[in-house]
Amino acid sequence: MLLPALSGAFGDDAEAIRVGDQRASREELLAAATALADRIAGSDAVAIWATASMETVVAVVAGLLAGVPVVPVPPDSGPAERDHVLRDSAASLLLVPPAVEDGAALAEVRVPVVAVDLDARSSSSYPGPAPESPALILYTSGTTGAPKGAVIPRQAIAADLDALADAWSWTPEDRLVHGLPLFHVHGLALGVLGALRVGSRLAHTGRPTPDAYAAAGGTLYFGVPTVWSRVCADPSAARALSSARLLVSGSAPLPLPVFARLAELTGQPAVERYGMTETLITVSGRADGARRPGFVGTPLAGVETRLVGEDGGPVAPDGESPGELQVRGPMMFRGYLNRPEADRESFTSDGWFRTGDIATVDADGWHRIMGRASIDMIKSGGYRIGAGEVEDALLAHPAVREAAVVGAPHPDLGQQVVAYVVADAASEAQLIEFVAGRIAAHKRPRQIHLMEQLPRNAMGKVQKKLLAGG
Ligand code: MLC
Ligand code: AMP
Repeated sequence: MLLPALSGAFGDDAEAIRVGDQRASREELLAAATALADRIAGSDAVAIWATASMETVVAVVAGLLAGVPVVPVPPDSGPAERDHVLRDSAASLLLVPPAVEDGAALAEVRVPVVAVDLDARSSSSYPGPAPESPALILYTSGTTGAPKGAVIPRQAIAADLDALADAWSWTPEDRLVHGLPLFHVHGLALGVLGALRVGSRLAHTGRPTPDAYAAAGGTLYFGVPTVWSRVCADPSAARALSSARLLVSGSAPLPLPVFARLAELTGQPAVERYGMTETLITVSGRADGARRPGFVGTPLAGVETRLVGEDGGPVAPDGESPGELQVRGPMMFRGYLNRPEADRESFTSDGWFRTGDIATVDADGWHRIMGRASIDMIKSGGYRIGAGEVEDALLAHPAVREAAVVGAPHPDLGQQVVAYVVADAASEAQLIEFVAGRIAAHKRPRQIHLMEQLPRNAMGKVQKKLLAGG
């Protein structure tokens, strides 16, 4: 069973699940999700307009109950990204909170839209779907092109959550707090399904603001580094977290000064963990183990890792020599939807997943992530953003002739999306707005530099390393 906490065996309380101001007991969540499962059972896949809401939680649980793969759509997606996800996933329905049912964002959607009803109730029962069957299809950016759907099987989620519960001593006694988006691994797979598998309470703060984290009174907190950096900038909010049992950071590198300041203000150093959409979380520090700033921990139970050099040969785990990190384990995805070629490129012939991250590993197995192998993969505020997708969005503007996008170092976001553009008569603000209106607004460039021409080498290839951030 993927979500044993919904079986009733964990007892119940009226506030087991909170999302913003919405509350539900596990029994209410199960009954509402079962009613929706009755409606979607038999579908090949359903999409969810994944706002930070109880409706999203109910819709995801409904898909899991009915054995229907769930495709979360970022609610700030513009039409181009939204239509791509709906078309590529072949979702037969788009589930939405009633508040957005008639909104402008959904005006052009071509699949039937169904509002999630939190008051519906059903007690139907469903046979447990096969462990290897797909649970989630999570769209994620590559270096080029539109996002690809990573197919995540039920057993991968179960294996990952069990390994994390072990590493973090996560139990039903915990109250998990976070305010992360519900369309990615961090906020959804760990932050919602984790609580429903472990049986801990969950308080989602709506947005991950320092004040909301301080007020939530959790024992276990999740955040991306940008969230922790903002918490540190608000010392009284940070001090309120000193009663928590464990603060966990992931999705992007936690800067050393943020690690140190957070430890100083809260009295406890954060545990870091590392993962990807495709692999879920594979490496982590332990609640009962050492905390080493700059390191993301050791492999979780069942995970194997290795480093590979540019020549394809093994790299020694000597704590100094960098290599591409490759992983395998029970939490791997099943492949990209409709993308056999991308699958072939992502896995080695002997079955290891190529993460595209450069790492070192020391003699004790502690991993340090040095950065991405490709300059075209950007992490901004914990969001993974492919330079190619943003360049394509810019090039769709009639005035834009050339575009090059890079991730420039940024004190709050880690990296910020910066575009270098050759364009006829278009302002920076117009182009930012144009991109934010086509693809997810969080992928928009925060800065655009208008240029006479882009720096190119003798082959005509844009030299991104000469642009900021390279
Ligand atoms: C801004 N907005 C616009 C806009 N400009 N909307 C339309 N048009 C425009 N021009 C909207 C945004 O949609 C958003 O809406 C709001 O304004 C603010 O957006 P933002 O600028 O992106 O917010 P910011 O403050 O910069 O966000 C910081 C942040 C966020 C940390 C809160 O980046 C975040 O939530 N990051 C978490 C990412 C994450 O979970 N990654 C995990 C990936 S899984 P609205 O509606 O939101 O207010 C993974 C695996 C692993 O990596 O290891 O975990
Ligand atoms: P995503 O697919 O959005 O989950 O992004 C995965 C990428 O996030 C990884 O390939 C890493 O580059 C990065 N990442 C995740 N966690 C960490 C971490 N703790 N430290 C550094 N990078 C991280």
